[in-house]
Amino acid sequence: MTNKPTVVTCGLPYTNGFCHLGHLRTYIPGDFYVRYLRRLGDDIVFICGSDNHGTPIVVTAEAEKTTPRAVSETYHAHFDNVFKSMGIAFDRFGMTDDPTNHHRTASILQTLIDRGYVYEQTIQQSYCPSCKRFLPDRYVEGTCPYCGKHARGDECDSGCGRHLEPGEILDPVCATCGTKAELREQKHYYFKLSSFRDYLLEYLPTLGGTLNAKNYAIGWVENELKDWCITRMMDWGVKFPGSDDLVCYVWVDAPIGYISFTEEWAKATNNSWQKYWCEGDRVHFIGSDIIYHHCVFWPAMLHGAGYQPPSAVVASGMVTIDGEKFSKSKGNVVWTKEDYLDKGLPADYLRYYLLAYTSHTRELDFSWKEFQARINNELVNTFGNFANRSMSLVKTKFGEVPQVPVEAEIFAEIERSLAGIEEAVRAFEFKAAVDGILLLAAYGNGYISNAAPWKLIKEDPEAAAQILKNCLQIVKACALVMQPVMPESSQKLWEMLGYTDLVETRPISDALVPFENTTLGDVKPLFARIEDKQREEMEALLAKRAEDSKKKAAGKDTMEAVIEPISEEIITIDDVAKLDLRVGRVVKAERVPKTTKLLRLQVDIGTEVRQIVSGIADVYTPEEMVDKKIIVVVNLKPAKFRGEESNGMLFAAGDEASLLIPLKDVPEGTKVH
Ligand code: B3M
Ligand code: ZN
Repeated sequence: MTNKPTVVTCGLPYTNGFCHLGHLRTYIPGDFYVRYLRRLGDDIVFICGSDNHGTPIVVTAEAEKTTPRAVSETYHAHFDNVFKSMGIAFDRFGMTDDPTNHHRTASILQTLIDRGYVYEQTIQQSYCPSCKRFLPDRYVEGTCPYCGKHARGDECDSGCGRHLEPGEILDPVCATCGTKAELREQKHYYFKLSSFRDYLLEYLPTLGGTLNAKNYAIGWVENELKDWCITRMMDWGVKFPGSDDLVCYVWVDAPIGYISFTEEWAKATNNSWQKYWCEGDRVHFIGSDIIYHHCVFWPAMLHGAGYQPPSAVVASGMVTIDGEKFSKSKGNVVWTKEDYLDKGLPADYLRYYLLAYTSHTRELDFSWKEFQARINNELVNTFGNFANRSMSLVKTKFGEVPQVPVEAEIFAEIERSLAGIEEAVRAFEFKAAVDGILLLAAYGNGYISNAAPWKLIKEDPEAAAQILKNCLQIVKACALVMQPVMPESSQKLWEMLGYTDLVETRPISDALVPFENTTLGDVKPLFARIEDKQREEMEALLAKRAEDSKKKAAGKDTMEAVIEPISEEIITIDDVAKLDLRVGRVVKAERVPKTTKLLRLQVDIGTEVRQIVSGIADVYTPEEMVDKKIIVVVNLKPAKFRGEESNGMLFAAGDEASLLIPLKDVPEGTKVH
């Protein structure tokens, strides 16, 4: 046991997508770690929450025609529920958009400003002349200046994975409309990260956790350390102190959420959050793609503002599925709720699989075949079989628990196991810890098979009783140490052993307290096999999803080929010249009442404002149309739609009514040749 109060956090999921296996790869080990250490007597608070800010959530809200807050609340509730169903038990699961985090972020920023760690700078920022807006983060796409691969906004997501500063991306285009971005000046605030180089070089070698995190961060700091632009020009986010039009970058207020959620927990439970953040230990569980943010930026910010830096950063390896890269767009994904929990599969099986599969920092390749094999061989055949054989024999052959003391060699074996497991847990070697637990069950299984008490019972019932009592001690120890891996199954096992309290309230060291019950509870098989039929169904679902995504993608590529054949009527250049096409700007747009498809647009065509009625209301909202520059036929005979006069026509392509717009900004009335 360590008496240092420890706050353990897990990376905050963004609220614009559902929980999948990639998330669980980080959260389940985090939960296991907390559960195990608590049972060793450590003082731990387990904190997480959802990350509500940043451009992707605004983009989702725009697409869903709702607010970023509403989007966040929906996905926040989803994560909260799924985590609970998976037995991931945070003490607090907060939201970064809640007031506590707005306040804590403002306070930390103010301290950094007061201490001279923030400066103002005018930078060249991407601007879309067509959408008429600046393009922060995910609003812009282009080429990564470091590796040359395609990059999105603030991160090179298909290449080297680096964080990109505003203005760094090469050949920027607007992610919304595809227009080539211009560079325009904008005033921003920078955090003097470069001035923390010496501090970080001294601090990082002392950082605990997994080596992948520490080594990556040291390499980064040794190479380069650029100052960080910590503001964005948008509405959604935490207002930057003293500025009306800037919010802080999402990676500023997101990790501060760890502190804010601890504050919220402390307030609700009458505890002190400072005990953890100004003293004690801080352990962050994250995915290995966000090491830089947690090991470079975050400690510098904390140090600058007078808080203690992380004590340990534990970075999990990525997940692949059937050997292929995890990809939501390619359908190569396992959703926690839809594909697992809703199919009636027990949370404990997936918890066990994710922990036992491979070492925490390595890549984890998920397959339903391997999942089935692990559950059937290890949980059903080894663990479950041993527990069931031991308890069933006691019940059927003796009725009561034999009243003989457990032999010393059994306690010695348990003691060795406990020491090995604890060492592994504290070293963040979760696979080794779970292997240690399974080895104890395997030891029991081997012991009962060799001693064969079912044979002995007739000739030497006392010897049989001794063996079975020893076995019950091992089953008890297994139930106690397995609880942090499989909380539900362990509780069931605990009750089969005749206990009526909660196993989670028992210290791990109870494994060395002699088995004291005189009668057992109801003994039933602890685990059920995963049958081939079920595995095949899961595989088929995964394959179908990949197939559907492929079809969808192919459909997009071959769109031109499947639409109408080219007209056989040949026209001359004179026919084309008859069309007077102009650039117009929509100045006003409203729905035509009692229709679902029609928009009434007032379009400035340079010389006048025309009313044009167009059947695009199911694709565009009136707000979206205002200020759009479009191409209009201006010499078309006026017509009436639903009683509304339409004096002109606009151009749009396909079922999605993709508007034809001029690529470069040109004045209203410009002729199209
Ligand atoms: N919201 C998710 C990610 O990049 C991001 C984590 C924030 S942790 C402070 O994995
Ligand atoms: Zn790159």
